[in-house]
Amino acid sequence: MANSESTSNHYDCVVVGAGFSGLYAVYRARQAGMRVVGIDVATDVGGVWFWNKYPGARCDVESLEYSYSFDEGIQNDWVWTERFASQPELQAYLAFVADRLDLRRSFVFGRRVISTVWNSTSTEWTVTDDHGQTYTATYLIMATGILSAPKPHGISGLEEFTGEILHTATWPDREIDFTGKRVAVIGTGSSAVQAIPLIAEQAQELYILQRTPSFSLPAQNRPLRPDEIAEFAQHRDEIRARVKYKPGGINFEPTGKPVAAFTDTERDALYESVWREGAPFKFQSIFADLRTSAEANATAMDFVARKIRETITDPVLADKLTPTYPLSTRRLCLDTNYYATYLRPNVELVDVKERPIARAVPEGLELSDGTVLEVDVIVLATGFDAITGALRNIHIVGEKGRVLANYWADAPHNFIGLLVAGFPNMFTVTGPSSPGALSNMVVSIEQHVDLIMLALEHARKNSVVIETSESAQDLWATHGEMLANRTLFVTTDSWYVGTNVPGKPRVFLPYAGGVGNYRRICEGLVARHFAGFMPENDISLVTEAINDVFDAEGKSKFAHTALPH
Ligand code: FAD
Ligand code: N01
Repeated sequence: MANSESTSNHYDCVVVGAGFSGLYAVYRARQAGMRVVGIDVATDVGGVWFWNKYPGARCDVESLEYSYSFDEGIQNDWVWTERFASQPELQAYLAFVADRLDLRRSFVFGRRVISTVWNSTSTEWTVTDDHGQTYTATYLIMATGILSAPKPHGISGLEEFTGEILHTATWPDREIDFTGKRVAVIGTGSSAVQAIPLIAEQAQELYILQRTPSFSLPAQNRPLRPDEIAEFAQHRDEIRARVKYKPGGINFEPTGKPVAAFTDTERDALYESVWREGAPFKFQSIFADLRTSAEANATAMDFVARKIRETITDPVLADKLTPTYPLSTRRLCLDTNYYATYLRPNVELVDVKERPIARAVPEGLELSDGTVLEVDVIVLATGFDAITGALRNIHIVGEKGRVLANYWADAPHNFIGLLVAGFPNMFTVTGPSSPGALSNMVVSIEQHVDLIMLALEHARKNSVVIETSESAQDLWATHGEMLANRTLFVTTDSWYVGTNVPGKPRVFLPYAGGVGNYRRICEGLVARHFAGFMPENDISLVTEAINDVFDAEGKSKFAHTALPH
């Protein structure tokens, strides 16, 4: 075993995952004096930045902010080179953190956790990996990621294809040269939008198989200047403190006003300024009602449609590339030369809504009209079974034999994205109904792990088991639904609502109340003796904590922060 600390396989805490969440959880558990082991199927740290090595992969939250805030030394000594760091730089950053904090000695790599079973007599979890190794622990932290389980592609006959098949989320750790190759990219979400321009530069022919177009903003990525880095360092503590209470965990002051408060010229000037800046989070939240009013949203949709037409002068192609769903109800993409790539002679958009992929054949992909696209490489950029997929893939058995995958068959019942009734002492970092997916994830991850550690301290000091109740879950679900139903998110098919995976229940998976409001509610729960964290808790205290932050109509009592940026 890689974990040099282990003399037996009993731990205070098992952490599954070695991305941003798992690394921080292992660090904090160790700091709290626990015997902890982390397990990841990857062969090293990094999480999504270990797996997503496709060309062009980079973050869409600025590097300076998409980074840990908990350690002064790490912040001082790591220097970002680009506005939006690339995958190699992000992976190197997480390796740097692991080295600095000597975290690897607490991890076992290359092992997939296949089951975790709660024993109510010994009050401990037994975790089993795919090598048959077992680990027992009092506490279980699932840091398995919201975008770590590639979804089934659903393309029949792929095993018949004689060329190479690549998936953006399991990209090989070697140079892939597309020179002289005929390539098909399936999908036009964030991953494809980043990969397509670079693949197009090499490929002899590139077919882009689009079912649903994406809204994409130019990243305006560039090297960071030393003065920008110094400026951030100077105000860092203040910025880090401020973003904790921002809706999306981003350092940005929106107008706070509805679109209608501006003239058309003023409105477009504001869109133009964030478009030029390359700032997707700002673009989708600059006006207060972009995510709640279809009419307001239409102004943003129209602005981007005009931008697409500036590049794509062929009206038929421009139409195909222009989404018809409200902007940002699917993840807004960030690109470098995405739309311009369609002007290249070696690139062809194939509308697979019009002519769906019928099957893969040995020489390529056959469409519903019988056309065969003959290719050497198929790139699956088909996305993830998001938020619940990685958890449901593990056989998690709680009290009285309750199986998580079954318990979540109709909806992912849980409390504040962190706790599930019937699964004592188990925590899900950025689980369903957490604001994580709509935020700067690192801000959310640090908050979740800090809260878990507070709960563990409380549990250990008072010899109590942490376990939420179904009534706390129901309250949280009702509150979450009320907020979500005020937004346009629920009107669009996407991974946010689970519809990208056939058979998955349609439920809005993230929490729409924003990072700051969520944090305030969590603080209220902690102040009320961890209300909702123990089954015998007085449930009215959970209501109180929510009511401190939101009024009866679901409006935040804290300025214009009801919905995420
Ligand atoms: P992950 O990084 O997904 O790590 C989870 C780990 O758990 C993985 O290493 C996985 O191998 C492991 N694991 C899962 N199941 C098992 C199992 N059964 N056994 C063992 N190991 C297991 N968010 C942003 O805020 N800004 C961005 O710019 C951004 N860019 C992104 C770009 C891409 C390409 C993707 C896919 C996601 C992006 N995200 C972004 C979201 C991203 O999920 C988070 O930012 C963050 O990296 C999540 O960290 P995590 O540790 O929670 O999960
Ligand atoms: O996945 P997606 P992704 N036949 O689900 C299509 C984060 N991320 O990997 O929508 C044909 O967005 C599917 O079409 P449709 C970010 O949070 C961030 O790109 O189902 N097409 C869609 O076009 C993002 O949201 C960055 O009609 C099929 C595409 O595949 C999340 O990860 C970069 C198909 C999947 O798009 C997921 O992004 C990368 C089929 N059978 C990722 N199946 C940053 O920039 C699926 N599709 C930070």
